[in-house]
Parts: sequence; structure tokens; C-alpha cells
Amino acid sequence: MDGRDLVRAVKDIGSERGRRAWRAAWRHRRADAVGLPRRGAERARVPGLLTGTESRPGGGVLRFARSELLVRVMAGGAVFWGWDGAGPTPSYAVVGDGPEPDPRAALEPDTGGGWRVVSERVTVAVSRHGAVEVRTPGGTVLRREAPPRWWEPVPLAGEAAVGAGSASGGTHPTGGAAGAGPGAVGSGGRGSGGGRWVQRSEVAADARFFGLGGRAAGPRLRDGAYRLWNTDPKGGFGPGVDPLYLTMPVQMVVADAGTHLVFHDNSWDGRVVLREGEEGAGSGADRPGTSELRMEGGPLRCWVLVGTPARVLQGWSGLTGAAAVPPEWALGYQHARWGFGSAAEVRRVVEGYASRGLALSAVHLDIDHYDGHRVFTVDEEAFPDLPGLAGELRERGVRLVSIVDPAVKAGDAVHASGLAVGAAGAFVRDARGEEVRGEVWPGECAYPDFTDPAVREWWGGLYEERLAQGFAGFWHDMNEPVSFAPFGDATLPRSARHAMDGAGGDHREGHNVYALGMARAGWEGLVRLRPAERPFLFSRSGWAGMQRYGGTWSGDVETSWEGLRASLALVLGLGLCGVPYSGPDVGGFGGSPSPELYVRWLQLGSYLPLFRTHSAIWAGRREPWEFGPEVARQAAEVMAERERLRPYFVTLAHLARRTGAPYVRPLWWGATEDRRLRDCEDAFLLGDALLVAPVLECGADRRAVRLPRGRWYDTATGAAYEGPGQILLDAPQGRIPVLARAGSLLPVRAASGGGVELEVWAPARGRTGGGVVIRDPGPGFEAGTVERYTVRWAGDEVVVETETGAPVSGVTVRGL
Ligand code: NBV
Repeated sequence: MDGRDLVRAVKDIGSERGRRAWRAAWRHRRADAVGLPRRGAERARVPGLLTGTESRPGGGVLRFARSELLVRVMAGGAVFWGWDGAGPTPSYAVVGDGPEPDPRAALEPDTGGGWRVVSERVTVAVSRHGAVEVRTPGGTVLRREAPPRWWEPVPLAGEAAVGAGSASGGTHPTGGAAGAGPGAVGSGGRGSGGGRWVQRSEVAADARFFGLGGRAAGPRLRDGAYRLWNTDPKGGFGPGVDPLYLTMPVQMVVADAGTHLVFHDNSWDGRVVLREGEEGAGSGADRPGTSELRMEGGPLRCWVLVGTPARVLQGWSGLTGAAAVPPEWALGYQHARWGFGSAAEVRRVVEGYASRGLALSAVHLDIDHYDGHRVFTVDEEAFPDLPGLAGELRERGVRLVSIVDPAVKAGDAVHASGLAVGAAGAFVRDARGEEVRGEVWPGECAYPDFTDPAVREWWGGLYEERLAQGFAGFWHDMNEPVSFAPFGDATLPRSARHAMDGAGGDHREGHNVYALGMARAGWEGLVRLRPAERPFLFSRSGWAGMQRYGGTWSGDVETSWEGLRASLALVLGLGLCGVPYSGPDVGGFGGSPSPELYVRWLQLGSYLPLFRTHSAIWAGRREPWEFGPEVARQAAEVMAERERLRPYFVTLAHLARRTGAPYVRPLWWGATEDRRLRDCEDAFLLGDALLVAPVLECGADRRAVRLPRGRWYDTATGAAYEGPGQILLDAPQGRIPVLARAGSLLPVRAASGGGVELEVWAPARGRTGGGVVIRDPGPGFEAGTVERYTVRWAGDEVVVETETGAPVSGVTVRGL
């Protein structure tokens, strides 16, 4: 117990809930004491020298004295390698059976006694000691992974040297072939035991790291240690807090020589220590950047994608699945609150927006609308006719969204229905077969095992009750998963058992994919229940591949200027990990923002995919009119502009699904060669057309904006600026600087009526431009049609044409 734990513990013991949390934490500690393998004497191992090779489709297997390595280049250019039997599947991240091997790629000898696989986009070279290099087709090294190191138990007297024991020196509870190497996993990943391993990599001295899921300290991940263990930080977070709810072993690395994404497909607890390199360090030689990944177990298997950021993310979405497109209404402004308290208060707030002409798309009900905080119930006294309320709101164009917590109160009806699932019931059990109980809002709770397909099916069916109550969207919370704990880890015991989709495993492996399974259960259930509608689902926790089922949000970001900055870092970082739809609690979760901070947050939030105000039950209000008339006026402008841009958000949502490109992109997206952009963290691109430069400093009334190459128009004044370079723009409280790229075209909502019209920003003279538009194809799963337009000068006029050269009229041309 550290100092923080102690303070927490003393505070908690005073209440009934606190006492129960104490008991739960002790139970968890005891469960682990008996259920987890003990770590005995271990020794560090490396693969040793290369002894032989064998060709396989897309590459081959390389045998070393103590290990073997499978290298495979896939059609489309993704590269996979796995140690000691680790194959690409089964995997919680990769869709289906994964891509096919590239038939043209073959293992061939490399210099220095190593071997390589050459493909159109990338070369992978393996040294005779087991170092793996990823090179561009031109031969530049993007990443060099040193031979891995792993720890295996020192065999007890009388035991065979390899494969006889687990990390404990005894039989591993998962039955995996622990001790045989870093990826000793039997069938290739799931259900593996395996010991600890470490993988050290080098990247170019100029490289910058991004990603690793949602990190408050990003988007550029500076020197430091980043843990891979989904965690509720408790009490809100600012930039110094790590890890948060949603971690992923996914790194995007940007360097002069090229961009690559690396994914270590392993859901166990781990730590990544990053150190940026330095050019001309010490004696003038470059010091490379380093990334050291230490995992507590699980397979050592890795994917690498190389190319431009757009290409890399396209490959990533091919590998891990296309992003769900939110329904059109989920791209509008949404209002959440923990503590509406009654249907009357919901009506009052909705009326407040309507009477001021402020567009409101959805209202989110938090756990206070449940009966006794129990999931899939309604407090009938406070919300006597929820379907009626939902219908009434729906007529005003406002959808109702429900929070859904995974923990089920022990003994209630949902619990009873879960107990009837399969032979053993739906809930996570400990190593002795007892149901694991934790303490959450409703009291003592059980936890559905979302790694069991039968449990997912049962859980998905429960959304029928929510749909019947009139809810149109779902907000998954507390799914790290959380069990309140005055000390130790506020989650399930690590020894708790999970089905792991048939492979069997424990919470050390199941923890990070728990929320991913919950998202899948919810998504698949909703698709079954309402086959004609795309579900709206977003989840606090998750893992690689979660975009298939929806998005995420910041969680309890603190109400402060640091919290505001962290909100942007999260959205950018998640987008680079393939999760394009997210956004913060506008105003921060737990406090009362000053009017200035509130407006700045609203301005930023209005350019992010999920645009939602939210706050804790104890926190100040978030309705714009609560901050005085000036803020109300400024907020009205912000919200009107979001409405105007809604068709653009629709296009971006569909493009994210088709191409993997996030709506919100770092400034270096199309210009990775500009090093200053790599370090620029206070602005972003929204699609191809807009550059948004939010004000993130208290008291600022202007700000510096770094521009990528090309001409940019200040959308407020129409003034043109030439990039690359830095400009200074006025940004009084009522204004967020937004620039439009010359030549860009974007769909906007027509001023009159709800139609869509095209807005074009004049190309520089002698240049052309263009853009794509995808209109909302309705609430179902239709892909929508891609309309392509070109923009060019014809004499003194800017003309817009369709793909077939037909002129398009009624376009607003700006920047002339
Ligand atoms: O359900 C209450 C809150 C919710 O409002 C918030 O958005 C979540 O991140 N929830 C966390 C649980 C309690 C937080 C103290």
C-alpha cells in the first residue's frame, strides 16, 4: 500500500460502501495469493544463434538455438513476425483469419549471415542473432528490434529444461507452454501463459512516437514509461496521469525516412519506455530513439505497417477492422449529466436549448436514472414513463442515450438471468470456481465474462430492455473493469478466470480486452435487435480493434486548462491507433469551469467527432446559458457552426470507415517531412480541408499557428497565408482560429433549410483542388456514394466539376 492508497483507504472505511470495498479488495488479494502462480528462480534467455531456415508462404521460419521466428509479409504490405509458435491468429485485434501471405515474398539470404524477406513496400531482415530490421524499399532502416530477451524458470532438480514448468516453476493455470520462449503460446496467442519478456527497439534519431491508446500526456509521447493496463485513474486526470482507461500496444512512429506503425499483439500487462533520439549527440554521432517493451507474459508477436500515415492507417483498418460509422445524429451536439435526477429536469434542460434556438442532438442519462444504480433498470419514481419521455424528445429531434455499466448487482434479476447462461453462468470466476465479486455503484457485483461468446450473446440481448425504454445510443462505462478498492488495483483479481474464447486464461490476459468484448457484445446484440440501424455505442475502455464497435470518450478529464489540453491529446492519439470517433467531457468532468475555460472547451469540442458536454453529480453546470449572456452568445455561434459543418462530419465518418483516416489528424499528416509539425501539439487538421487552432491557454487573445505547406485561408477574415511557416492570429474569447486549405471542398448545411451545399476555398492561381463528399445514406448500413469533385481556375472564375467533368452550380466559393 503506497501513500495514496493509504489516504484512500482511511477515507473509505467510514462508509458502508467503503467497508464493502475493503472486503472486496481483501478478497481479491487473497484470491491472487492462492490463484496466481508464484514466481520462482528465473533466468534470462536470448534466442541464440541461427541454426536453420524453412520457407513458408510470404516468408519463412528461422530457427535459433533456443527459439524460432516466423516472418511473413502479407498481401497489402503488412509484416508479421512471431516468436516460438506465435501466429497472427487467434487475436482479439485482427479481423477474421488476418490477411493472406504475399505470394511474391520469399525468404532469401541477407548480408552477415542473416536472412530477409523483400516485398514491394518493405524489407524485413533478420540477423543471425535474431535482431529484426524493418527497412524501406530504398534500404533505410525504420526500426531495429534487438533479439528479444525472456525469462524462464530455472528448472527444479529432476525437471526437464524446457516446457516443464511455468513462470511459477509449477504447472501454469492456463496450460500454456510457458517457459519455452518469448512467444511460447501453443496455438498462437490466446490462452497463453508464457513468461515475461522484453523487446528493445531503435528508431531514427529524428523519430517521434505517438499512440499507445489514449494518453493524457500526448499526442507526442515524450521520454517516459507508459503502462499497458487499462485503468480508471480515479478522481479525474490531467496530463501527468498514466495509464488511463484505454491502452493499446500500438505505436505510430514518424521520422524523416518514413512512418511506421508497430503493434505488439498481446493483451497482457506491460510497460513501454520511450526515449526520443538526438541528432549529433555526444561526439557528433546520432543517438537513436529507443522503445523498450516489457510484457508480463503472452506472445511476442508483432505487426508492422510502413508508408505514409494515410497508407499506414488504411492498412491498420484493413487488419483490425473498419470503424463503425455513428448515426448522423451522433455527429451533432450532445448534453450529458450525472445527476439529472428526474424526467422533469431533463425536460427543463431540453427546453432550455430549444427556447434559445440551440441545436441539441442527444441527452445522455447516467447511472442516477437506474433503480439503485443497477444496470438495465429504471428509477420509476424519478423517470415514471421513460418511453414517453424518449418519444417526446424524439419529436424534438433529441435522442436519448443510456449509460451501461458491466457490473451486475449480485442477486438481482439480471444476475439471475446470467446465472442461467451455459453450464457455469455468465460471470467471471476465480481459480477455485467461485464467482468473483467486486464493489461498484449498486453494491456487491458480479462481472460478465465478455471473453465467452455465449455471455456476449446473452448480454447483447439485454439491450432489448434499453431499446424498449426508448434509448437510441449506449455509453459503456466502468469497463476497465472497475471494482472499488481502498488499496491495490481497483479491478478484478489477476487470477480470475476468463473463457478467452475457448482458449482459457486469467485476468492478466483478459483485463485489457474486457471492454473490447463488452463493446462487441453490445454491438452484436444491437445489430440483432435492430438490424436496420447502425448502433451508437461508445466505451470508456477498450483495446486495439474497438473501432469496429464504436468510439470512446475522454473519461473523467479534470476541469482545468491542463485537462483541456489533455482532451486534444487523447483524441489525436486514439485516432492514430485506429479509433477515429472520440471527444472529451466538454468543461471537464469534476469541476466548475470558468466562463473562459468553458467557451474554449466548447470551441475545441465542436471540431471533434464526439461533441458532448458532461459533468459529475457534484460538479457545476454545463448548459451554455449558465455562464452568462456573453458566453451564451459565443456558445450559440460555436454550436451553429458545428451544425453547419455536420455534413462534413458525415463525410469524415464515412471516410474513416473506408480508409482508416481519422477525422482529427495531427498537422504532420500530409507533411511528415516537416519536423516542426511533428512537435506541434496544439492544433490539428479536421479532414483534408480545415486546420483548427484552439486556444488552450488561459487569458490568451491571440495565438501562433504553425502551417503545413500550401496556402491557408483564415476562415473568419478570408486572409490568405502561405505555409510552411508560423503566423499569429487574433483569438479573442469568442473566436477559435480555423483555417481552410486552398483548393479544398467541403459539404456544409445550407443556410436555408437542411440541404447540403458545397463550400470551396479558391486554389492558389495556377493550382487545382478538389474533395470528396459522402452524404448520409440513412440510419442503416449502406456505405453511401462517394462524390468526387475537382476545383480549378477558368479565367477569373473558380469552377467546380464532377468526376465526369459536369459543371456544378450553386457552390459557395470563398477566398477570392
Ligand atoms: O456514472 C458516473 C460516472 C460518469 O458520469 C463518468 O462519465 C464516468 O467516466 N462514472 C465515470 C462513474 C463514477 C466516476 C467518479
